[in-house]
Amino acid sequence: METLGAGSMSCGVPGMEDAGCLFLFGYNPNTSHPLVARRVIRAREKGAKIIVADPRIIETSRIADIYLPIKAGTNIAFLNAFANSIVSQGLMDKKFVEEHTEHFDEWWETIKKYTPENTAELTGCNPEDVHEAARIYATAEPSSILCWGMGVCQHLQNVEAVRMCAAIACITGQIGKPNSGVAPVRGQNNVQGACDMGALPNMFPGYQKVTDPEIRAKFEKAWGLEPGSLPSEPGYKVTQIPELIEEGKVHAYYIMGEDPLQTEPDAQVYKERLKELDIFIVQDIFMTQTAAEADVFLPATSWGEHEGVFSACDRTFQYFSAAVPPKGECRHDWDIIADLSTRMGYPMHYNNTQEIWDQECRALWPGAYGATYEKMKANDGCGHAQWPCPTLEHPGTPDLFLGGKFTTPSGKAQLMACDWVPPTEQTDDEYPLVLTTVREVGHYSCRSMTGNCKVLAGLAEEPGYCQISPEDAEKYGIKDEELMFIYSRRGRVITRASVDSRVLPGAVYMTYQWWVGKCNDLTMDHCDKNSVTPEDKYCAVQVEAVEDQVWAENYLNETYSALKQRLRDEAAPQYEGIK
Ligand SMILES: Nc1nc2c(c(=O)[nH]1)N[C@H]1C(S)=C(S)[C@@H](COP(=O)(O)OP(=O)(O)OC[C@H]3O[C@@H](n4cnc5c(=O)[nH]c(N)nc54)[C@H](O)[C@@H]3O)O[C@H]1N2
Ligand SMILES: Nc1nc2c(c(=O)[nH]1)N[C@H]1C(S)=C(S)[C@@H](COP(=O)(O)OP(=O)(O)OC[C@H]3O[C@@H](n4cnc5c(=O)[nH]c(N)nc54)[C@H](O)[C@@H]3O)O[C@H]1N2
Ligand SMILES: [Mo]
Repeated sequence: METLGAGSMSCGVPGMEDAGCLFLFGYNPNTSHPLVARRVIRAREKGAKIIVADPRIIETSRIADIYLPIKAGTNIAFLNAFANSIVSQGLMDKKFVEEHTEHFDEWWETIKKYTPENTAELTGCNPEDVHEAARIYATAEPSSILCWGMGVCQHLQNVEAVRMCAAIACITGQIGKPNSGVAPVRGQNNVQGACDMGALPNMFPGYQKVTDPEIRAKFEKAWGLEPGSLPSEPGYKVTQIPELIEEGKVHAYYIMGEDPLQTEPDAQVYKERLKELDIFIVQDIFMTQTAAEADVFLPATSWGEHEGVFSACDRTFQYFSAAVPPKGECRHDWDIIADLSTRMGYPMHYNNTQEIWDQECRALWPGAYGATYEKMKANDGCGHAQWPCPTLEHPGTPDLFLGGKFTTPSGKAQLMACDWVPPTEQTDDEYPLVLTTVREVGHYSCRSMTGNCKVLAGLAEEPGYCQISPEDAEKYGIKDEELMFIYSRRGRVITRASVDSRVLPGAVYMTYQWWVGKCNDLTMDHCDKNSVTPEDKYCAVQVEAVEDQVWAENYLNETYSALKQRLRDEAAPQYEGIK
C-alpha cells in the first residue's frame, strides 16, 4: 500500500495463466491454494517460465525453469542482490522508472552493495542462477508476476521484503499492464474480505483511514453518531493483546473465529494471559482449545449454513448461499453481533446480509458501489465483481495500475530498500537447527474444521510430522515414521519424523495444525515492528530420538484422547440442543 497505493494483488488469479513468467517467492500453492496451483500449471503449459525461491524443494520446483534454494531468513539479502543483478545487467525499464517511480537514487544506494556473488554464501543461491532468474523475470513477454506468501510475511523483515518485491516489479516495468505485477496471495478464503471490510486497526471499510477527519465524519453521519465521536487513533493489533492484558490495558476479550491457543506463537504463555481477563468470549463453530477457556461461548453457523460475500485474494467479491438452516442454538455471526450491539445500547437492525452489504459496504465505499448482489448472483450464482467497481455498469477491475498509474498520494510508486538483518533467534550448539512452520494440504490452520472430518483425519492424524533431511536424521539417530522429541527455548513437543530429501540439512519443518504435536509451543512470540506479525518461520530448535516407541505411542494416544474428551465435555451443553 505504501509503495503502490493498494495492498492487494495487482492482477487477477485467472490472468496468471497468461503471464510470461511466474516467480513464486516463499509461496507454496500446491499445498496452500490448489486452485492457484492449477493456474501455475496452465501458465507453464502455455509457455510461461517458472522461477521458485524456497528453502524446500516444493512441488512447483519440479516444473520450474529455475529453482533457487534460498536459506530461510535471508529474503532481503536475496531480493537486494536480485534487484542489483537486474540493474547491473542493463535490464531495468528506465522509462518506467523515470515516469512512474520516485526515490530511485536513494534506493540504489542500498541495492548497489548487494550482488549475487557477495550474498551467495548467505542465501545459498548460486550467483549464475540468480542472474539467469533476473534475466527471465525482467524480459518475460508479455508480463511477469511476482507471487509471495508466508515465506515473506512471517519473517522479521517482512514489510521490507514486500516493499522490495513491489520495487522489483517497478524497476522492470513488469507492472501496470494486464496480468502483471505483484501477487501477495492472501491466505484464507476471506482474509482479503476481512481487510476490505475494515477488520484492521487503522482502516474503515474500503481502506478508508481512521486518521482522516473527513472519512470519520462520513462514517459518523452514516452510523448516526455525534460529530467527533469516532476515535482518531488506530486500534490495537491482534498479536499485541497478550501483552496488553499483562499491562492491565485489556480486561475483556471477544474472539470471533480464531483459535490463538493453537495458532499464536508461544501458546503456553498466551494461555496464562487469558486467565487474567475479567471476561473472555469466544464465538466459533466448534469447541476449540481457546473456546474451552471462554467464560461465554457463542455458537455460530458455518459456511454451509449461512450466506454472505467472500473477497478472494484477487479482490473478487463472490456471493455464496446457505445449503442448510442453522441447528440448535447456533446463530449467524451477523445476527449475534447485531443482537449484542442492540443490547449494549446501539441498535442494529438488518433483515438479511444484502441490507448489510448495501448499507455498510456499497454506500460507504465508492470503489464497491457497483458490486451489487444482482451482479454476484448472475450466471446462475457464478457471477462476481472485482473491486474497484465504482458504478452499476462497471464490469470490475482485474488489473490495477494500468499505464503505471499508481494510487499513492503522488501517483508514483515509492521505491524503498533497506539492509539485511539476521532473524531474531540464532542457532547455537544447544539449539542447532532452524524450525520453519508451514502448511500441509489435508488440514486447515487450527484443524477445528478438518480435524472434525473423519475422511481427512484418516489421511493424517496426530501428532503430525517433522520433516527432516536424511543427513540430520542420521546425525541424531532419528528414523522415518518414528515418534521423536523436538524442543526450543520455549518448550518441548512430541512429533513424528518424516525423513525427506526435499529438506536441506540444518532446517526442519512442522505444520501448525497439530494439537499434541503443537509447533506453537516451540515458536517465539517476537514480531516485526511495522505489521506486528510473529516470526513463525524462524526459531532455533534441537531434536531427539525417542528410544521407547511403545511408551511414546501410548503417551500420544492418552494425551490426544484426554484433549478430545475435554473439548467434548465443554461442548456438551450446546450439543444437547442439536440432538
Ligand atoms: N491445506 C491448507 N491450505 C491453507 C492453509 C492450511 O492451513 N492448510 N492455510 C491458509 C493460510 S491461513 C495461508 S496464510 C496460506 C499460506 O500459504 P503459503 O504462503 O504457501 O504458506 P507456507 O506454507 O506457510 O509458506 C510458504 C513457503 O515459504 C517457504 N519459506 C519459509 N521461509 C522462507 C524464506 O525465508 N524465504 C523464502 N523465499 N521462502 C521461505 C516455506 O518453505 C514454504 O514452502 O495458506 C492457506 N491455505
Ligand atoms: N507456527 C505457525 N503459526 C501460524 C502460522 C504459521 O505459518 N506457523 N500461520 C498463521 C496464519 S497465516 C494464520 S491466518 C493463522 C490462522 O489461525 P486461526 O485463525 O486461529 O485458525 P483457523 O483454523 O483459520 O481458525 C478459525 C476458527 O474459526 C472457526 N470458524 C470457521 N468458520 C467460522 C464462521 O463462519 N464463524 C465463526 N464464528 N467461526 C468460524 C473455526 O472453527 C476455527 O476455530 O495461523 C497463524 N499461525
Ligand atoms: Mo493466513
